[in-house]
Amino acid sequence: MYLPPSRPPPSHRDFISVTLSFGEGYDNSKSRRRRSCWRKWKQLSRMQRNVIFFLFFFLVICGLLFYINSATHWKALSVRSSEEQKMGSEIPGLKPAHPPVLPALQKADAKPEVLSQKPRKPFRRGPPSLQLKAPDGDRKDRQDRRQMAAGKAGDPEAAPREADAQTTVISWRGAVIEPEQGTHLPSRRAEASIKHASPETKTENVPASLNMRQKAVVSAFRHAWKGYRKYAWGRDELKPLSKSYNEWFGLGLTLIDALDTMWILGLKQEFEEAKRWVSKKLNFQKNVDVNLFESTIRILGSLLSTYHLSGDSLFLEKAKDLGTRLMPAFRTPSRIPFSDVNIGTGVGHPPRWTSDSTVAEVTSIQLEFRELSRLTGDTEFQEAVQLVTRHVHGLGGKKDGLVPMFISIYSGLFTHPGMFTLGARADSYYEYLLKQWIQGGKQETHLRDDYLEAVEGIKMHLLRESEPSKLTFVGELSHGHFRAKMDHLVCFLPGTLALGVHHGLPAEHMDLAKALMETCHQMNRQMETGLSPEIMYFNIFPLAGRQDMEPADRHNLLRPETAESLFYLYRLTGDRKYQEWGWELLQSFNQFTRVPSGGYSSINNVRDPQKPEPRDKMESFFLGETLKYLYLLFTDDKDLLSLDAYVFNTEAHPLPIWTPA
Ligand code: DMJ
Repeated sequence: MYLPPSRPPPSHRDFISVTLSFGEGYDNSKSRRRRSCWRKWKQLSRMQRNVIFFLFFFLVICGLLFYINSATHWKALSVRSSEEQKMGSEIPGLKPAHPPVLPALQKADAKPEVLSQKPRKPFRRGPPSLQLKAPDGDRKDRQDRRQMAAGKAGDPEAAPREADAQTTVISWRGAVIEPEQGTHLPSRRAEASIKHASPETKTENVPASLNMRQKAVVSAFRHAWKGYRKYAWGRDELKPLSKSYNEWFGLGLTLIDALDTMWILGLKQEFEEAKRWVSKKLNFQKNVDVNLFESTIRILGSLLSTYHLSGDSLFLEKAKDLGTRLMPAFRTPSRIPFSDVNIGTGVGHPPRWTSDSTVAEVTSIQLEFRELSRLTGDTEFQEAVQLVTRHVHGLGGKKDGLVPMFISIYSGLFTHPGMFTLGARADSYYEYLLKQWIQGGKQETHLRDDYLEAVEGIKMHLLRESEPSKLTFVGELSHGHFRAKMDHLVCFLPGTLALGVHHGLPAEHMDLAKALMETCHQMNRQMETGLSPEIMYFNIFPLAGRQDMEPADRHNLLRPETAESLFYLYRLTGDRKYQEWGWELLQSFNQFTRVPSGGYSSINNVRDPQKPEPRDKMESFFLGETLKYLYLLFTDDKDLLSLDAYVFNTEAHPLPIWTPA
């Protein structure tokens, strides 16, 4: 059996040592302490004594300075408090119950104070408390603006960001974004100098006095920008509920898409701040896959239009850089571009799920690339896209001018034949036929002819009336079967038809435009939120008790098409009902999609005003298009971006109509 060793008897050693020290005769007298200090001081080297002297004098000087400073401060405080007491006694009631906590306003050009970014709050579940605000009564906004002017909202570029620490970002759409990678330019032309064509039609961003509705749009824009600036600055898209952001391309998509809107709305301070970001932070030398169409219409389009409006060559330089980096997308056997291209490595590729490209995408990049060639004198851009236009022009497989949705980059032929729609994947093909013809000064008649043929094809195959109200709508054709389904995207068509009439195409197109405009309005109005669903089914059978329309997909992405067509219809007919409809639309956006802390959110359910179910995302086109078109709808000034001088690309970026040299 194991027995623990018995404890030794308590030792007396500790006690002994204490006793010993006492035995040495403990003398704590002052004289002894002084003697021992002096002995120690004498034992120090000269160097050690000098260091001690230096430290001593340093401490004395610090102490003196501190004393002087505090004395001045307390003196000032006592003077101010006696003045306040005096005022309070002279004007009863002026003394605030609580002393002010906000700092005094600084001049707008004062250097903004840098605030560190607040830690990101966890995702809030459930609908936000969305609100309807009186258009002019956004006091909180005004307060925020005052604070921004005073630099108290923090410089978004200066605010340290959690996410900046990351070197690689995986975008929610699956793109790998590796910032700042040293990759080569895809083309030697990237270094070529920009030919600084001076813009012919520079617009001042000092708008004339705004009416109440335009002010409401400006207020909405500022609210959206507030959220973006605070939680997503320099990122692609704001997530307004979770107060964070999405990356898609990692190129500041919303900021760039919104540039010309800010210019047009006269938001000078916001524009200048965004311009600084473009100048200092926008870098296309990134190993990132971008969608050719989306980056062209949103980024290239906005850079070009902002160049035209502001006259600042920075935007043209950036446009040329991006355009050059997108060019490898055209390196395919057929010269029909890949859907995606890596702007760092210069490698194009199809989407993951198919080897085909989308017809609307490859035929809706022409306005931008043509304009880039005109401005830079480099014909490479124009040649690449015109080859596509010519190729599609001569291609078999159309149905009375209507095109299928996919095209092979290998054979250059349409694929998945038999499906015809004016919605997703085909929509802007038709829009760009007309708009290229307008852009080029109405010289390229094959474009006009293709457009006219397509309108006939629409009438022949896709147009129907709903029951019981006989609303005209554009359905789809699937292998010979009509489907009474219309995307909200198709609501671009009334505006495009009206624009064609303005430029001399058949007047009867205006009747169709008006009828379709009415339908698009009803697609919004008949929903409980006043906002259209993404896809609508129409009833074409005269059965008792059936409604004209029923959503097939209830979400709303803050899309612009209704506002876009309302703008054209009002501008070109002068009928004020279109302004009224647009006003209703803006109020619905404010009531059901506005997030109080800043930004607007897509919603899941346009039929439930109690629970619209925000999706926590603000698409860049809400700032680039929707609010811009609403602002333009509410003006009576036909010279503000005149339709005789400008043609809007499919992302609402105005580009000049070419005039003969
Ligand atoms: C925008 O990016 C463009 O208007 C495009 O042509 C269609 N989709 C969105 C808006 O809905």
